[in-house]
Amino acid sequence: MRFTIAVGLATLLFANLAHAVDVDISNVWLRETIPGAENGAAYFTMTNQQAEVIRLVGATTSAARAVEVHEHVMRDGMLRMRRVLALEVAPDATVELKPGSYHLMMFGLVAPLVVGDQIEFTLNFDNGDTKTIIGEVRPIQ
Ligand SMILES: [Cu+2]
Repeated sequence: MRFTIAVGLATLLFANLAHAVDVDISNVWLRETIPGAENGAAYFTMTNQQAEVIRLVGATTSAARAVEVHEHVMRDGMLRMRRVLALEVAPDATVELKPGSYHLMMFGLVAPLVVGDQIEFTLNFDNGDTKTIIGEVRPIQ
């Protein structure tokens, strides 16, 4: 009985390790929002440290109703946002989520984003792995 449990735990641990995405996330931050704003944005730098491509497919946070990966694109001379279903990072490559480019779009903010607030996100990758990150709200310059 005890042996079975030990083997079960070892298998579980190994399975988790096998699916862990080796990614470095740094400089996580959010832009402060004006009172009454419904949406927000979060940014960070993501470096792929594994031999396979990494695909970020979504995120969740308790600070907003929904989160999507977005990018800004020029269309008909207008800067527009569109959803990115899978943000790919090649092996050894770095992708920067920043204003005017890729970002995490937060829909339905629970409260305004105030300078100094620490906001936690869970990032979801296409292989089922997740990673928790925390960012600080910075002022609109
Ligand atoms: Cu957006």
